[in-house]
Amino acid sequence: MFQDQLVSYSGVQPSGNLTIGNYLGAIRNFSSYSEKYKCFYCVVDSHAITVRQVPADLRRRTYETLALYMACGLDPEKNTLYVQSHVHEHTDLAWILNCFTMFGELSRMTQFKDKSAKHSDNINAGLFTYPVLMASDILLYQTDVVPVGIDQKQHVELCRDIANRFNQLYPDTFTVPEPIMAKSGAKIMSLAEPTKKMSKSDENANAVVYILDDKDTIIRKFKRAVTDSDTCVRYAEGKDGINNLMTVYNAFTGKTFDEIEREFEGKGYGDFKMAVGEACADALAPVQQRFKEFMADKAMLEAQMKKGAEEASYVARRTLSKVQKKLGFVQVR
Ligand code: AQP
Repeated sequence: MFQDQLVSYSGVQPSGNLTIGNYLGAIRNFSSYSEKYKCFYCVVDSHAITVRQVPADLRRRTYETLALYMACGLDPEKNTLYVQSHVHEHTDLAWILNCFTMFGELSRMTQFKDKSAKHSDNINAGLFTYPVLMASDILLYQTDVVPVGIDQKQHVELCRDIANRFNQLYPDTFTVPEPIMAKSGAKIMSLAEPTKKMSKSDENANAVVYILDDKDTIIRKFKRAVTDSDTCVRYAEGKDGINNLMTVYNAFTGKTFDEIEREFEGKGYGDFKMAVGEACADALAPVQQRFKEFMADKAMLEAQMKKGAEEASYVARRTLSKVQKKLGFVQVR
């Protein structure tokens, strides 16, 4: 709660080109909270360096992620949009919360297990304590709701445990947040391996549809999507590829699975894949157009980053100071 208003908080890592998973599971839903909630949406660049990044790419993607937030309908006058490393309270509070998080809890995080398997040459401490920094992001703003995809639910649950633990020792410090998942599109799977989540850092570009892919590329990728030897478009166990395409189609068109099955009765997978590709490309076209316009004005993006960081710092400072006082840190100001 912030000045009698409920708070929504979320973030996206500029760790790769953003995918339709990031769009459907997270960003597209952010703007729906702007009326009822005080919203903070962050470009979480400090999280991104838990995996090695090329500095020029990280810099470019930080601008791009902010531009995409705006292109997806986030008005910077109604939402606080900012970059994580511009507000040092995130890492200050993360250290404190590290001392309230158990080794065993972090060891159980699925994303840590997945990422350490994928980056076995760089299993750094930041990768391990990533969820603590995420808890800090959320708790600094006294957040009520966290709109995320299913893959991040476990981290928000850990954040709740950390907040409850801290509140038990030092009452009334943090609001305990709830994760909120989109009704459709909360987990979009890889087009090449439909039992695996679609990820922006996937090395196989054909497994992933990026928000900024052009129409031909989008259609080509859906045409190549792995399906099965059946020919009937229906949602069923064992049909992971088709289930995923139906989920994407449902998320872009609002059609239910029953309606989709009826629409493609007697038609093959080819027609269905084409329709999914077209629905996706048509929905993304206006986002891509607005993105281009925002990216052409770097000065405007930098001004927004600055304004967002000032707004976020104001709130973050208050929570950090409250926490420091409760812990017994001496404050001389
Ligand atoms: N496939 C997905 N389906 C639905 N939602 C998804 N999200 C990510 N992938 C999917 C949601 O997007 C938001 C931002 O994600 P993130 O940048 O914080 O990192 P992530 O969850 O690790 O996403 P990626 O794309 O898999 O990134 P990399 O490859 O860098 O690890 C979150 O709300 C997430 O749930």
